[in-house]
Amino acid sequence: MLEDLGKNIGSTIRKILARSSVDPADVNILVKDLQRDLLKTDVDVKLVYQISENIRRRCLKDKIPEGLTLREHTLKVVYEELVSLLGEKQVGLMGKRKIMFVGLFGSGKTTTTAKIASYLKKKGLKPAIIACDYHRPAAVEQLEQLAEKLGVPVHVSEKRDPYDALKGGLAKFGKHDSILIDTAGRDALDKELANELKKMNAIARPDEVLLVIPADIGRIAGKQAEEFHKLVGVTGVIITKMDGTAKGGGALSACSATNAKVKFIGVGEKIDALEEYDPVRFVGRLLGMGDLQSLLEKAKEADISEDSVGKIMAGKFTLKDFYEQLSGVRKMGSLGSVMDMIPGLGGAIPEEMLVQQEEKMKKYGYIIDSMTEDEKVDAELIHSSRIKRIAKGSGTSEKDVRDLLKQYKQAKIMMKKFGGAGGMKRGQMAKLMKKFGVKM
Ligand SMILES: Nc1nc2c(ncn2[C@@H]2O[C@H](COP(=O)(O)OP(=O)(O)OP(=O)(O)O)[C@@H](O)[C@H]2O)c(=O)[nH]1
Ligand SMILES: [Mg+2]
Repeated sequence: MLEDLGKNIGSTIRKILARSSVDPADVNILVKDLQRDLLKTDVDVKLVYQISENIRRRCLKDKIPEGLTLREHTLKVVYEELVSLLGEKQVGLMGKRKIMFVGLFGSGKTTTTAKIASYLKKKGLKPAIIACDYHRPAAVEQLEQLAEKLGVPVHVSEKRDPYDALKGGLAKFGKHDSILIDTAGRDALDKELANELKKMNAIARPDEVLLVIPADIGRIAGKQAEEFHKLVGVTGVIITKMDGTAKGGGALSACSATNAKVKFIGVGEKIDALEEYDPVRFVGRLLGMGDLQSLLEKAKEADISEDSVGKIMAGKFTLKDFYEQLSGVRKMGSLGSVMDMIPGLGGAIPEEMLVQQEEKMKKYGYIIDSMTEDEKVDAELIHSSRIKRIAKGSGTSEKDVRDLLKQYKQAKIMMKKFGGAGGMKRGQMAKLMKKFGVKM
């Protein structure tokens, strides 16, 4: 899936992020890595060349905007190039009345039709569905079952004829806000399907034609999208099965071939497993640039305050935060997975720190409890006489206290280096990161 692409590109980008300065040679390396990663995830060769050349040219030849370093500029360019293909903003379906879903067998058309019906209903609209798949025997029943659960009406042709269904449905649903048209698929875009879609397109004259493609479609995505586009004019792309394990570079190819943007993403079989495309979030993830929102959500679940996550990212991070983090780790999964969500931090925390044992955690808890409030906020105040007292007070050894302080200091240095000001102009970097959906 696209996140695989993200993982690869992410590691490339992280390399850039971890450097305090970036020179043109680094940009060339980045572009090469990017090419390799895009090819691996089935993005079409021509498109890979086009994307990477754009990036190279813009990074090296264009004037770097005032106040940005080459590194910041490079990140911005990579983001902008990907977003310009996938979609720069959330577009949704506002004002679109007749919406037709097209795609090959099993791509997720029927499921997505029902998902969109539910999505529109939640927005307070009144959708209706026309069943136009009379090719696959059980298709109508599948749709009826899904729609019944949602309380959305479905029009079915008694004659089991897609054109009859379409005409009847359009007449019947005149009062509905949107009419969703579920079409039949085929193994390939053969003559039969081509004729059927063309004819349906002429009868329905849809405001929106959504191409439904699974994330695992592979290299043929571009070609397939182009064929559909020539036939019925694709206006938007829906990528399904992003929850699966496949590669997803096909999305980039499909968008490039149709000039249509990603509108929704299917992330599961259930009706509510649909996400609106959100460029910052999507590309942020794609790039492995961290997804602050999900980090914060996860943090909340584990009772770790947003404040403490914010502090980590800002490099201001007290002993209390350190303990909160360590003790939260058990609830949150590994600290490593949390760190993966913060740009530049993935993989930065030494293994030994991640694998904290219960006993040690308990000890650390007692030690911190024995400190004064001032010491918890400013560990610099703790000198050797206090270490002795704290060890005594907490029933631990001086070595335990020193170990805790040492680990805390290491963590703090690391946080500073990766998450905070370390060599960056904070204001600008923060602004840039905001674009990636990451607050710094
Ligand atoms: N995991 C996952 N499965 C999905 C998603 N979308 C659809 N599916 C599953 O994919 C299979 C095919 O989905 P359908 O909606 O029937 O596909 P279709 O394009 O209507 O297929 P035809 O009508 O045969 O052309 C079903 O088992 C769905 O549950 C998704 O986002 N994630
Ligand atoms: Mg179907």
